[in-house]
Parts: sequence; C-alpha cells; structure tokens
Amino acid sequence: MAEERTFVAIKPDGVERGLIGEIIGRFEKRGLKLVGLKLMTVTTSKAEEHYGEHKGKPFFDGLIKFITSGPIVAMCWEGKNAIVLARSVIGATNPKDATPGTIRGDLAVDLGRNVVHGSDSAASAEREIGIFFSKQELLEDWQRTIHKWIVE
Ligand code: D4T
Repeated sequence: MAEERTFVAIKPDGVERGLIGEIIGRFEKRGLKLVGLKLMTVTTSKAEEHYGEHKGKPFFDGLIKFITSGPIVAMCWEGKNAIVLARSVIGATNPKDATPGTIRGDLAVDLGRNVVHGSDSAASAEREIGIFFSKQELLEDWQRTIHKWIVE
C-alpha cells in the first residue's frame, strides 16, 4: 500500500553551498523513502504557481527571484506520516526559531535563505508533487527490504 508522500526541495542557496548530500542524508537516515529526485532550474511560471498563496505579499517578488536564481533539487519522499516527519526534519520556517538538530536549525540563518522547502499539508503535497514531477518520474513499485525495520 502506498504511504503518504511529500514534496521537498533544496533551494538554490542549499545547492550553491554544497549541502545537497548533507540534506538528502537527513531524510534517508530518518527512514523516509526517496521516490523522485531531480536537479532542475525552476521557471518563473512554475515558481509563481508553487508560491501562489504568497502572491501580493511584500516578499513575493524577492522569493520568486531567489527560487529561480539557480538550480534546485526537487524530491518526493514517501513514508508513514511523511509530511509531518519531513517538516520536523526541516525545522521552523525562520531559521532563528529552528531547533538545533533540524536542517534549518543547523545550517541556516535567514528567513529568505532557509535552504529547503517541505509541503505543509496533504493538499499542498499533492499539488506541489504535481507541479514538479510527472507520473513517470516517480517510483511506484520499489519495495525496500528494510521497510519492516522502519515501520511496524
Ligand atoms: P517553504 O515554503 O519555503 O518551505 O517555507 P515554509 O512553508 O516553511 O514557509 P512559508 O510558505 O510561510 O514561506 C515560503 C517561503 O517564503 C520565504 N519568506 C517567508 C520570506 O522570504 N519572507 C517572509 O516574510 C516569509 C513569511 C521563506 C519561505
């Protein structure tokens, strides 16, 4: 049975800073399963669709400029409670409030350079996975042999 899926992206600052391996490793070690992965540059229209809820806010233009400024790593992670788990691995949106041990609590300083994105709800996850991945780009039939050691 398919478990929950979430969309996670390493933003251009995380890629520029050489944090791809470090960040992917944290989700792997938590126990989530990687079912989609690609390095890509986000078009302005995709960025505006992804961040549609923030349209009209003072930081919107800067956010779009930032997210389209260089490559990102788009990922889809699967697992029991994957959405909440990924958000807990990532930490609070503003790195100044993020707990040590989280990605933002360990690796980020500024709200506008918070290195990673994770879907905040089931509806967002479905929408965002659809923006960044086609169906063929996501694994459907990979059963990890270690699964029974991660989920009871
Ligand atoms: P993302 O979407 O990047 O994972 O962040 P969050 O889900 O944790 O937070 P968000 O949607 O509220 O913000 C999206 C994105 O905009 C940046 N931002 C946000 C900013 O530059 N200035 C601001 O005042 C806010 C609220 C940071 C994350």
